[in-house]
Amino acid sequence: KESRAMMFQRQHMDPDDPSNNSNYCNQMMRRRLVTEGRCKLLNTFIHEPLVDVQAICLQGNVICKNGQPNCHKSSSRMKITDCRVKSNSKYPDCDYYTIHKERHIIVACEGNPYVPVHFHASV
Ligand code: PAX
Repeated sequence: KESRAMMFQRQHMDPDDPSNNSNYCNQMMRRRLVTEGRCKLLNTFIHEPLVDVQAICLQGNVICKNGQPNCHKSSSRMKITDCRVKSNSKYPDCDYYTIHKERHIIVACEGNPYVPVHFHASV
């Protein structure tokens, strides 16, 4: 069975540089099986080495929106791509905007080793 840590990597990690292809999100959301069952409204891919994203779990501890204490904010800004669903897209034809940003990101971490399991926000 896929662990939460593996699911985070599948849905949120893309260490390659941001693509200048406006179809990036349509391709990646499908290829990484993020659109199984529904068109996920917003999903972020992170273009940084996995070790640098895992290291966020040792960086600034913040309270998550749901009150849990296991959120961490990256000390540096990271290259990300937000995939936001277009309002006219109808499952199973999920159609996404591809939006590149450089932001601090907040992830929730769990387990031993203590690794990212949930993408919380970019700020
Ligand atoms: P998830 O299902 O929210 O979390 P995601 O991050 O890919 O998936 P299961 O076994 O499925 O229950 N977990 C936590 N979740 C929330 N808060 C804390 N503190 C926490 N600690 C552990 C994956 C697993 O992490 C567990 C949680 O129980 C899950 O395990 O975001 C909705 C989705 O949109 C993405 C992030 C979420 O997907 P929302 O609205 O609930 O915050 N998303 C959101 C994104 O990719 N980019 C963005 O900018 C935003 C805002």
